[in-house]
Amino acid sequence: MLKLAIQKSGRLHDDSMRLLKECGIDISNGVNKLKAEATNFPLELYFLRDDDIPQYVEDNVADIGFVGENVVFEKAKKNTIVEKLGFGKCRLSIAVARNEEYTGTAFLQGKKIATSYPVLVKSFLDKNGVEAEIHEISGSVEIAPGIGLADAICDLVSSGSTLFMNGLKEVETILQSQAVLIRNNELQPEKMKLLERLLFRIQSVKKARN
Ligand code: PRT
Ligand code: ZN
Repeated sequence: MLKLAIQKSGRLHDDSMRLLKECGIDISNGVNKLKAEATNFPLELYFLRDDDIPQYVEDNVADIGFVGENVVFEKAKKNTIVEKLGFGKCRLSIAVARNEEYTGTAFLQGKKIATSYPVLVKSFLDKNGVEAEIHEISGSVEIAPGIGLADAICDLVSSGSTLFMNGLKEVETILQSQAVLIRNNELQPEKMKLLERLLFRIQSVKKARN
């Protein structure tokens, strides 16, 4: 049986369940539990926090997972990205107060940046030869400049309305992201076969959507 980890609740949950349904896979029981089984495909579902999915897949607790690329790259676990899933699209961007005159990455030199993505922010700063102080916070990142905690933030953006409502403007995009299917790096041959069957269905659904 192939073990698939998906988000228990949150932005990726419904689209993940919908994709499985469109693949013709019926899931037996509700999502209040940690696990569920497909009735017509050798698939077992694990419902987890999205942040934990790369680690569970690396540790072989789950064989595969549906999770945002932003999480995959931030966690940098031993996973293989197999397929883009076409939902959960967003970008990871740096934003500053709207009234700031932003002239380029040099603006960030010596500044404080609040984010839940310290690894990705550090790598962006390094690539641009900028040294800044990274403040890792786990939520409500967009309020940090307003309360004097940071000069800039780096957070996920989709419509841009959260930034707008907090008086911020987007100045750099450091990653374009969407949900992807990841797999454990060393799946056994039987599991690889099951994954190929599932992947064939996912690719058919994606084609039909376009
Ligand atoms: O409980 P759990 O840890 O599983 O969930 P979570 O709260 O960490 O994640 P969740 O459900 O918020 O997001 C899951 C995934 O959805 C993310 O990792 C992204 O891959 C994807 N995604 C897509 C987004 C967004 N779009 C998004 N807009 N994740 C978060 N946001 C937030 C963003 O952080 C900001 O607060 O939405 C706000 C901005 O949205 P706009 O439309 O105002 O720009
Ligand atoms: Zn999370």
